[in-house]
Amino acid sequence: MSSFFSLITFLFLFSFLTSFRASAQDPYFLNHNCPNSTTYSSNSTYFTNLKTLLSSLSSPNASYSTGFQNATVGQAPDRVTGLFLCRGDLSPEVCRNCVAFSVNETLTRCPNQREAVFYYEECILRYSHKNILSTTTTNDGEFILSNPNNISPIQKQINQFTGLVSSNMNQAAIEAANRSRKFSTIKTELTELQTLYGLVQCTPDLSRENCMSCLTSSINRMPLSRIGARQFWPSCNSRYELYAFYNETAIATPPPPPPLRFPESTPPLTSPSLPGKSGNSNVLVVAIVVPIIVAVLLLIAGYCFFAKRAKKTYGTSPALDDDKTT
Ligand SMILES: *[C@@H]1O[C@H](CO)[C@@H](O)[C@H](O)[C@H]1NC(C)=O
Ligand SMILES: *[C@@H]1O[C@H](CO)[C@@H](O)[C@H](O)[C@H]1NC(C)=O
Ligand SMILES: *[C@@H]1O[C@H](CO)[C@@H](O)[C@H](O)[C@H]1NC(C)=O
Ligand SMILES: *[C@@H]1O[C@H](CO)[C@@H](O)[C@H](O)[C@H]1NC(C)=O
Ligand SMILES: *[C@@H]1O[C@H](CO)[C@@H](O)[C@H](O)[C@H]1NC(C)=O
Ligand SMILES: *[C@@H]1O[C@H](CO)[C@@H](O)[C@H](O)[C@H]1NC(C)=O
Ligand SMILES: CC(=O)N[C@H]1CO[C@H](CO)[C@@H](O)[C@@H]1O
Repeated sequence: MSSFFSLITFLFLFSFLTSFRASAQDPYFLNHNCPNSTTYSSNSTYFTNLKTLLSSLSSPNASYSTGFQNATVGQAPDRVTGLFLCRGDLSPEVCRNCVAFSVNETLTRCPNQREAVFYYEECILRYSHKNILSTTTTNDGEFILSNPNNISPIQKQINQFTGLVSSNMNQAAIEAANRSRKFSTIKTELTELQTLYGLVQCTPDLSRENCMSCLTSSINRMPLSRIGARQFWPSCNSRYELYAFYNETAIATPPPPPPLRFPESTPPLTSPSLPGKSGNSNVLVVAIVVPIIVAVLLLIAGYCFFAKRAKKTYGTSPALDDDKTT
């Protein structure tokens, strides 16, 4: 009996820890850009369309497993087009969490702006009154972040560090442009102690040629004299570091397995008003815990039943013996 209760205690602790861990990590905000030259009023059709668009992009059945989705709501001049792009190495759960989080922050970060782009470590969210699909945007919304440390004397010993970074990144760009997901990483050992990690990504609505030229410009605009840097445009982004900043395990398995916990076409199990993955891990926990509890209860019931029967048999046997003797 005591082991039964410790099992139950363990299972409840496990379920608490799982749901805590699932909701603990917030996406990391990097930057946003929303020119205030074009605005809408809060009772306009544009605002209604924008809200529909945002809820569609963050709906539980959005394509988090491919990491990209576009949507268009309404008719010109009130038409809103938007998209999200998740970093290619991230799981559907992390992607969904980031999109839900960024959608939630849009109207406080950019109230009344008709077009905006939000850069997070894990995803990019974008919307506009213009048709932003299948066109490259590299004239605004640029964001550059560089590791504050200059190349150290050790890296200076590496022959033409910047040249190596540039050629590796351009190699990754060729691969990314040629893939349907428009994403690629590269890992090169510069010395025994220094490994270069690079990542490039375009929004997959771009053609091979547009993606290639966007990434080439992006790499050219990165400060290559640092030990790490990244450059973002709404259409493409690139980054290099001397440490593994992306999930190498996820890259090692190129075609991601079909998402089991994120049905693409069936209605969600969890309430759509609770984005994030805690709902799904709770469903999983329930799916594990409930059968175990039922099995344990059945065992106890079975034990009680047979114990009772055994006792009954033992209690009646002397009477039978008595009958025999008399
Ligand atoms: C746009 O923003 C700038 C600086 O944030 C401000 O000076 C300007 O007045 C704003 N324009 C409008 C139309 O709100
Ligand atoms: C929107 O609200 C403003 C006042 O806040 C009002 O003047 C305008 O008529 C409203 N527009 C619509 C379409 O309801
Ligand atoms: C999600 O499902 C709802 C209906 O269940 C549908 O109206 C909506 O278009 C779907 N969204 C996506 C992005 O597939
Ligand atoms: C959305 O924002 C509200 C208030 O800022 C917050 O309570 C809620 O948890 C947020 N939801 C998500 C999914 O981040
Ligand atoms: C691009 O992919 C095609 C197949 O999809 C392949 O034939 C071609 O060699 C690739 N080109 C490069 C430059 O990798
Ligand atoms: C990296 O990816 C693998 C495979 O998708 C996954 O099992 C693992 O949890 C990921 N690691 C991190 C730190 O996200
Ligand atoms: C340009 C582009 O990728 N358009 C896609 C937007 O999303 C719809 C589905 O929601 C696709 O059919 C389009 O191809």
